[in-house]
Amino acid sequence: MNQGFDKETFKKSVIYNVKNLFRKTIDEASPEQVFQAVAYAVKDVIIDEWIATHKEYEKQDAKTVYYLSMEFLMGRALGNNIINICAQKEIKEVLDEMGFDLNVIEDQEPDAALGNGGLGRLAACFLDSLSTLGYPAYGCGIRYRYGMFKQKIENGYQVEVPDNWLKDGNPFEVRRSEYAMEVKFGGYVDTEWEGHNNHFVQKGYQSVMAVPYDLPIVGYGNNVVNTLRIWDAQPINTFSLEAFDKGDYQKAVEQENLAKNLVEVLYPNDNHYAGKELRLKQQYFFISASVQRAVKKYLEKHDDIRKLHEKVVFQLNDTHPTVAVAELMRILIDEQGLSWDEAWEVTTKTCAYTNHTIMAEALEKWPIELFSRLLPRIYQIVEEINRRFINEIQKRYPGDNEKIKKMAVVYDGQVKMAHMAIVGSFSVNGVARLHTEILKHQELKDFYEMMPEKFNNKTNGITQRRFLLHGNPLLADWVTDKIGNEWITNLPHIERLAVFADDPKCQQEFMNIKYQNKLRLAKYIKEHNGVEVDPRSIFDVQVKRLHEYKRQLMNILHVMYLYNQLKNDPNMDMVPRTFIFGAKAAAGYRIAKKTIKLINAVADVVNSDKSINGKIKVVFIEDYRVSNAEIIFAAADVSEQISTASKEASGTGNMKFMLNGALTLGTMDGANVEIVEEVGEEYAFIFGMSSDEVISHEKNRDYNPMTIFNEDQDIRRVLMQLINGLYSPEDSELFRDIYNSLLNTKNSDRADTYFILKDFRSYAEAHKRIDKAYRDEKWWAKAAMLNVAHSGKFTSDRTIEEYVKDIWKLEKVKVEL
Ligand code: 26Q
Repeated sequence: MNQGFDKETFKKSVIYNVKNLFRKTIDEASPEQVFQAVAYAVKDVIIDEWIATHKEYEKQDAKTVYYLSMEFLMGRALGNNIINICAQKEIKEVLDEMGFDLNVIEDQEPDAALGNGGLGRLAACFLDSLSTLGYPAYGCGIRYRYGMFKQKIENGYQVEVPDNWLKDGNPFEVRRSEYAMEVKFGGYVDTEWEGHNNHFVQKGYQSVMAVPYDLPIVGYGNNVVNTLRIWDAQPINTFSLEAFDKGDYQKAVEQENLAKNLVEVLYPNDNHYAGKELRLKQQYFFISASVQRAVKKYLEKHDDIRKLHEKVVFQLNDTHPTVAVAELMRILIDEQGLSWDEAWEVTTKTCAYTNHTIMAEALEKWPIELFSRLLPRIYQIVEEINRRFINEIQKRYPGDNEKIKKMAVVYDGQVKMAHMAIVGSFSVNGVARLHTEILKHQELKDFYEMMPEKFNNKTNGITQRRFLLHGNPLLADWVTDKIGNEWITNLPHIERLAVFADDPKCQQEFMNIKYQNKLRLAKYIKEHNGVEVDPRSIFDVQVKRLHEYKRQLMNILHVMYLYNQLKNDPNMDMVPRTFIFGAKAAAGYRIAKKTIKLINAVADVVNSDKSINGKIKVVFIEDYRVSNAEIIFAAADVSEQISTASKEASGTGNMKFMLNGALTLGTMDGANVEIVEEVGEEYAFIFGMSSDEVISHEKNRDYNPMTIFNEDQDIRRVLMQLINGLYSPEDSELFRDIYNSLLNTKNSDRADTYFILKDFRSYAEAHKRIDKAYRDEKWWAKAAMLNVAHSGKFTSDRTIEEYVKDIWKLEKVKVEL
């Protein structure tokens, strides 16, 4: 309950907004218009807290974390903000009285999809936790005109549709033109002698104005509102006669185009580096603006820039913001007049880096030619960082040229962003225990040996406010009913549910809630896919970005295998199963897109085959995104987390499923390891090779899938069905490339790189265990409840407290209104 919240005032505010924004009375307004009006009314409440929060920060001169990220996958704001100002009950009532359903109103809001997947959503969960815990923070990113594309499925294929999320404006944002910053690209560096040292000046450049838009990040019930600051690009001087006079016509046009193109669209690659010039421009654009602004803000209240690290910390969300290291050096040296050593000391006490992947194709390496042409001054600094670091390596490992080759920041004509991030930061962290161990002992072994003190683990987490309180109100209310509401801000408290796990009445209640949530998802699927699914079947769900290492292919091959068994024996005893997929594929990732087509092709055949009595259904949910994810997690019985061990840094979907009472079917990869540790191996379905086994096969190159293909008749049959037209009668060659990816007959080194055939039998066995376990309704209810009860570790509140204690060293702030 929100003490200060007045229903009547709020109602008036909504009516006033409808009038003022749309020239309408409330009963004339469309749901979309009511959404806008309600959002502005909520913003009105938030703004006061927002102002009060920043007053308090100034008063306390509090240290601030700047979370620098190319991605913030926020989803919808309205429902979350209403929950966090603790006015849900009241606003629901107000809307009821006016004849509107809050759910319908919330549904009008487009998702803010300024991210691809896990990394972007993690940033969003972190902001929620930072505000809820009362820590001073800015998220800094880009205000992409177009976010993650919308996915349409046409004839079974993914079609990408632009996501024009700002079409009707964004009620929550505030444009802060007074904080605009100039960002410079290209040109050359002039060296001017200043009597005792050189001064470096960038000349002949093109520049843009970075204009910030602020979004409020509301803490839960504590009056704290932090800021997500996303930068828009504006041309510096729009066409002026002056430009014509100087003959700079060409340059004026180019600057205008630069500003227009810069923030146009989010690159839709997940875990894959694309060396595009515009991407590097985007990176430098938002980093230069954010770092310049942070330094300026610091200097408004402090005079010694050498103590910047006492008030500011920059957290680099993967290598994408790594130019921050060189940009801060540039500002400190060229603009603040520090010596190299002084500047380096400040920089390496201010920057910290998080690694999110070990996938080789995700490593950012920029060609020197591109990098130095676009960022000439920054490149000089990178070269000097490299030169000095190589000196360090030589001091430590005299004569060891291998070390230089493996560790240099600039090598082989490329700038290696991960190496710069490690060298320029005081902290390097992985995102799950196993992932951090692999970093320390495999991927980043040399760096760990040279600077072990930098390395640490921060196991990811998720916010229970969005993924339980908002996404699953039935379960949230039930939990609160049983144990009180402390879990909302202290998730480990949810452990107290464990005592109810054996209670038959509680089991009944719990399973009934799951059933209601399955009905809600079934309705969504019927409306969006036109497919009927049986809410009494097991909802077996894999939702995440489409990537070969995540092995959606293994999942659908197993469905094909099960279907074969049913065709052999239509009376086969099995619990009806609904296999639910949701995934976007990067627009240029051909085999991933083909996998989507395969899933839909299998769905077509299986769903329309009456002979199997509806025992298997396959559903591909179009346009998987934050808003429908909330509905999907709530309805899941089984959570598929089946990446090739060692490949998934952490995973966070796995935690959202667990929190909503789904059982994990997974490999010992990423955070699955810790999930199983918390809930107990007997309440999860674990299968497949360990990361050590995978890594060993990769090293020894001793795996050949052909052996399995030749010896296992069931697997052979499934693979043959990829190329005999069973699922593609029009073109039996359609899935040949998928077949080849598993069984490259010419080059077994490039066959089944993700060990799908190797893990297949073990996966199928685990599915059998699920079928058996689900028949024991009491056991299943107990297991699901224990998953919820033991999900406490995986709150992003815990993750943030660890970042604060080990890396950021922030102080909590209290805001009184
Ligand atoms: C890089 C260069 C150019 C274009 C795009 C990119 C790019 C974009 C996004 C590279 C990687 C990403 C996203 C990575 C990501 O989402 N990683 C996930 O991070 C999660 C949060 O830590 C983990 O839980 C997942 O395991 C990890 O895959």
